[in-house]
Amino acid sequence: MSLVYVAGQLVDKSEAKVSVYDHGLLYGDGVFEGIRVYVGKVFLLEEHVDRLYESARAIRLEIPMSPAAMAQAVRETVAANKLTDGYVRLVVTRGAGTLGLDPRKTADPQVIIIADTIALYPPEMYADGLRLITASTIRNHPQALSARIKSLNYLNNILAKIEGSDAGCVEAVMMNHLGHVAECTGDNIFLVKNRVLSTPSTDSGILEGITRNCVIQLARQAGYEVRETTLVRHDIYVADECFLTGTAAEVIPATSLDGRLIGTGKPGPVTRDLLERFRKLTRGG
Ligand code: PXG
Repeated sequence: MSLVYVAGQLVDKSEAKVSVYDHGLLYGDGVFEGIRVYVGKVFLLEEHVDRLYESARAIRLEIPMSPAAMAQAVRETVAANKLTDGYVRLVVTRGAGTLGLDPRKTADPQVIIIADTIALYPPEMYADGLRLITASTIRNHPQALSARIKSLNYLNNILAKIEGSDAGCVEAVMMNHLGHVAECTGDNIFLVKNRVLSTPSTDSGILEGITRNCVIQLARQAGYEVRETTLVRHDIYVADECFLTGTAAEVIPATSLDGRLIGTGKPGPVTRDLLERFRKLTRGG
């Protein structure tokens, strides 16, 4: 049995419903978060709740509860589902309205919390690395829609993801409107060169990943230099190592781009070190 939080209550997933007039469905008008639960604890919950409220503020959506109440609702949903390891999808829609874009004609934003399991990348990919392609679809222009908003409209990323799938890749690198490396469709990207880490800065038009920020902190604590900077595709081609970070992926090595091997074509020592440190942080030990 799976219990979903909707309209302020925990109900069985077969009963968890929103209106077909909800602007989240009609226009992708809403925001979301994906959060992990490790050994019974919601990982970096406060950071995810903060980003949810920032995304909502950026699209001028007022969430009808406080951040503290939201965090509590997440913890209660996880507990009600007796979830010790899994995934929380937190969604806030604009709510039901009339047919027409105008968000002023909606009422009652919907808060939905799903606590479930998540399909992860297969273990071989963590051991051997995954292959990447460059998507021809660029990341949303920041003056059209900031990539820092985790909105319910993910078509930009979905189109790039399809390009990846067509090429037999589970992830694809997206450039920004200036031709700089931005991120992957659902993961941030890091490079390692001479044991120095670099990752696109938020100016590159990326989602400021919570795993990204966590890994930057972990790496600095471990004594690595980390640069948040501008990267181009050339930097990936000549990097010693490349890895991706994300709530679902955690830390995963990437070993080729567009058919070219990155470094030796095998997961490198810095990536493996950080993957190990991240696993320790999340699972203990
Ligand atoms: N970039 C994009 C575009 C993302 O959507 C990340 C980077 C990594 O951010 P976090 O905060 O997770 O480290 C994301 C995250 C899903 C799903 O169900 C998607 C994400 C995270 C969790 C689940 O597709 N995207």
